[in-house]
Amino acid sequence: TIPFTWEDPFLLDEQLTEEERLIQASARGFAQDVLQPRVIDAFREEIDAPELFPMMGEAGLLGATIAEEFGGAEASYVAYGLIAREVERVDSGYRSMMSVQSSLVIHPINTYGSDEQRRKYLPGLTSGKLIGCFGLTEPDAGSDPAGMKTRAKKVDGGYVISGAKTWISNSPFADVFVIWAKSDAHGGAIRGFILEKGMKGLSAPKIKGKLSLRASTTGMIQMDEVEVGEDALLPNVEGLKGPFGCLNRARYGISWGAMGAAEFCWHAARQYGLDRVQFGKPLAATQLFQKKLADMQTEISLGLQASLRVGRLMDEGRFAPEMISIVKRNNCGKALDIARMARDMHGGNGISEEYQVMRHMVNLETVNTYEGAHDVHALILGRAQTGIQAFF
Ligand code: TGC
Ligand code: FAD
Repeated sequence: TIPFTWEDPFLLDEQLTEEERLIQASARGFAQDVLQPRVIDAFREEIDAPELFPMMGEAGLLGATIAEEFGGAEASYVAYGLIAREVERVDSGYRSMMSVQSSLVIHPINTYGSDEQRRKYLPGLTSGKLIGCFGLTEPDAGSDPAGMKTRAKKVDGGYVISGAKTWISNSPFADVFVIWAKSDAHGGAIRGFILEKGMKGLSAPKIKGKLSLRASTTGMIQMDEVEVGEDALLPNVEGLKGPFGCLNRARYGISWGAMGAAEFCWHAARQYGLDRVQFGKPLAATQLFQKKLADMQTEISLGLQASLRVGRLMDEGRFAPEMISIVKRNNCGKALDIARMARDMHGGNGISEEYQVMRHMVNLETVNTYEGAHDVHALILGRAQTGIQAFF
């Protein structure tokens, strides 16, 4: 036998490559040194933080998996997951900023874009000099993106795009907008377009008053007959598999990120229980408290191990989207349960911003909803094992 490492029960660290460990250490350093000191104020005051993008770029957190030629590190998907885990250990909103840029903007331009589009946008996006957003959700089309109303009408030399997207991370300060629209020139199929800040008819008002993810800026995208050239079209994908190909990556990253937030809550609850004395002994000396810690440790270690497995399969090019639905759904749901439990274990202090568990708890409400709500992933998995779709 070997001694048990309580904070890394299955020795996940040992299963990483040297390069992955280095990326993890540098993401952790950035998250703890740059993000942690600002997050309490940023969340309370709902502060926009576009200046974080070049800092994240400099730290190698943006587009880490893509080619060095475009500013990536050709890192593994496991490394990408580790970045998400370290950033979300501080706050889900900061991880959101990072994962939209990496999986939902850099990935589609890299994978579905032309050489010119790659050269034009990727270096700016990986360095964080350009900020991107991804517009799929609409006021009347959330879980059912096939119901989108945004239209691209063919005109001489390009397209005219009209419609509205809502709940879009980063949109109020974005330079680059990857949006999805039904294109009449392609038989009504969903196509991706790259729009740029300042285009006539394009606006991106901020959604204020969120009670979750307040350190991340969210907005709408309003497109009132926005004229774009032929070069705005992402040429190499058609249909819902375009946006879903991006969502696969982002959902996978979220499965790691949610575990990072859960780890923060677990460690905080453990420490609180060791320090806080009631009825003449530390809370951590009670059976109920220890059972909760054991549940947290179990769910987190299983969740991380599952995400690692999915990441390795992605790196081998042998993944199915349903695998990602399992880890996205389970890790988000379990992280939310863990954060709620940690909030309770902190007693009255648990509602104070200083202890941070309640911020994680309210953030995880969003994380459990976006990128496919918890029940929507259940339906994806139900369909995959019965052959029957139960969405409608
Ligand atoms: P369905 O018939 O299932 O599929 C239509 C076409 O898409 C293909 N496809 C996929 N391709 C790749 N990866 C996947 N995961 C795919 N899922 C489906 C499928 O093969 C088919 O292709 P083809 O060639 O046969 O046409 O489509 P459906 O309309 O029945 O879909 C139902 C459902 C529920 C699965 C889907 O619509 C869904 O996942 N809904 C959830 C929507 C969602 O996740 N929205 C996320 C918006 S972005 C966001 O939240 C960013 S937050 C980020 C942050 O701030 O961190
Ligand atoms: P709905 O689809 O209306 O769902 C409401 C409830 O009904 C959910 O519980 C859902 O599980 C349930 N439900 C839906 N359909 C079924 C069914 N068939 N059977 C049973 N139950 C069902 N989108 C983007 O495109 N880009 C972004 O950058 C982005 N960022 C976001 C940031 C934040 C802070 C938030 C809150 C959202 C963001 N979203 C983004 C949108 C997000 O993806 C959607 O909110 C999500 O997909 C759910 O859609 P909806 O809100 O319309 O809920």
